[in-house]
Amino acid sequence: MPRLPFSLAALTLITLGLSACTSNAATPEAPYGGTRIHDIQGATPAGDVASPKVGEKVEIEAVVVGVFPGLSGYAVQEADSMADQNPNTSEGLFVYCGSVTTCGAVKVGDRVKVSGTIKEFSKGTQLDTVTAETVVASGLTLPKAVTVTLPQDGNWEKYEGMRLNFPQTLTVTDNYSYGRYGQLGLSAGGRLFNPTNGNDTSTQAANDARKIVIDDGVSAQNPASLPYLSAQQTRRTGDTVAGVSGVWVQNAGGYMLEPVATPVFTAANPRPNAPQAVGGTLRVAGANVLNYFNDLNPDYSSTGPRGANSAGEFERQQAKIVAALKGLNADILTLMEVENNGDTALQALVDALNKEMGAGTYAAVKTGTVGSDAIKVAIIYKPASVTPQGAAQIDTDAVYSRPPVAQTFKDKQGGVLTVVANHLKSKGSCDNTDPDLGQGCWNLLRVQQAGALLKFVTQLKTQSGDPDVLLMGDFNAYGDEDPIKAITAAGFESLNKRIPAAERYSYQFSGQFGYLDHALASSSLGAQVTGITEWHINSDEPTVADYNYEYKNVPGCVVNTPKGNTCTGQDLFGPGPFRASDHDPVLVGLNLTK
Ligand SMILES: [Ca+2]
Ligand SMILES: [Ca+2]
Ligand SMILES: [Ca+2]
Repeated sequence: MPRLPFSLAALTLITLGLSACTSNAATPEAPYGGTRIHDIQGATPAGDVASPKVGEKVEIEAVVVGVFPGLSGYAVQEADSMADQNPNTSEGLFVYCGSVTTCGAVKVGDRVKVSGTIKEFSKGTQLDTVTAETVVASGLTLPKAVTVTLPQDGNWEKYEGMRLNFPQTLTVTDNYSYGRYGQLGLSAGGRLFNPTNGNDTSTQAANDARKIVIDDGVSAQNPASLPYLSAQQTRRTGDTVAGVSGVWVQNAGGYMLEPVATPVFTAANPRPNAPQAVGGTLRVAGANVLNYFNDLNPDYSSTGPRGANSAGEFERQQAKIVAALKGLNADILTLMEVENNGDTALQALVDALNKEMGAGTYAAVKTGTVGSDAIKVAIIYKPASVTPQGAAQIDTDAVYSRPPVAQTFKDKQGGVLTVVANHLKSKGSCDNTDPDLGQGCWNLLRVQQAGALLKFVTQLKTQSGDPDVLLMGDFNAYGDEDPIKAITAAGFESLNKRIPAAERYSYQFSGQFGYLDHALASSSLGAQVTGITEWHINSDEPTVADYNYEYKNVPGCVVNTPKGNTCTGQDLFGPGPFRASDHDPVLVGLNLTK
């Protein structure tokens, strides 16, 4: 070796040293110093427990496995050589940088020494108040990810902060919080059905074990740019995602995966532009119009009119509803959640529909105000297809929350049919007289309302002189619940059950699907039914796609009206039928023979 200047010799040694290191990857790394993460997390075989070292100042030395500027921090995990052999201790920890500007200059694969204080935040253990952060080495192979196959036993705490890998293809089953938090619920084995819907034999516990949540790596609410959007500018439930992997974190929303690689979604459940064919010569539909109020509520008062808060919102709401009703193209339409202000709102909707479909296409069955609730059910029809026989009938039994409205029609073939629009008591707001015993609040009341409805039906058959009765509407009861059983036990056929189980739903709640929206046919009518479908324009869509301005970056949104409104979120509104309501409409085809 020729004599070299000192500095160059030193450089050569450094180069040799580096290449020796790189070519001997199997050589054990120098031991990692500091406090071990599994000792910080503690052993937690089952439920959530706080770190035994809360409040202690510690130094850790571990490998960066995820960097999340949107969460103001990063995740580290023990090198495999430093992990204990206890499956009940987590080897991962979140480093929360917050406003500490000397924290967070790290990359995935860095070996870091970090000093700070152990803290619990929303039940997640984190290294907080960081006082020192040193990158010791870079480009390391990451600690192994734990592979989790669903269903899982619910003991997620032992993975808190760690890399997890879910190899299964999962289905989007929950997009309720998508617009607000950038989160999606995913399930193994297809979407989840409410256990009382009758689609399968699942239990609540079995459903829970099949579900995880993925986040977008952003804790701020109403993000300006939503993750995971489809080409149709939505992300529908029923879409699928190939194996997801990332860091398992715990926050106010529970345990969730923060992906470190962009998940690959498939639009397995694209928007259906038209309802499936139902055949027949007469179409009857039921549609919820999401509080269609032509009285506005500009000050967002809780006791004021429901529905749109401004003329701009109303225009968007009406455009969606008209698109949905036009798409149904029913001869008879039963409507739920129309403002109960005489026939004013109902006529406004008919006028809007006729403006789109042609003058005189639809006419309202005028009932005036029905009962005392803020909303009512209503019926509209195509005069060119059917002729009302006699006056509309309203059942005045005091048991109803919203009285049912009935109308008998004769069609062009001379067939006679009585249609009843229904909206039974909702499942929310329990009191202890009729609590939630597995079928929602007010189940006993709904059973009583179903009983009254059966008496009303007897009366209607006598008046019309025809046994054909079709009960439509929102019964606020899933397919296998008591109010529906009471009606089918009296001889009605649940037409919804003709729909294949995988497609039999109209409503999403807590990431589970079911049908609250029914079509129940009297025994004489069943043989005259040619088909039924639930048009999945609403329940599969994220709420953020609806007409509302709140929280969206859209002209017309007013910051802090209502209180806390940010007007930052992405607006997914389009004038088409999608997310016209929270319930899917139901469409029945008939060929009346008498
Ligand atoms: Ca925890
Ligand atoms: Ca988020
Ligand atoms: Ca609004």
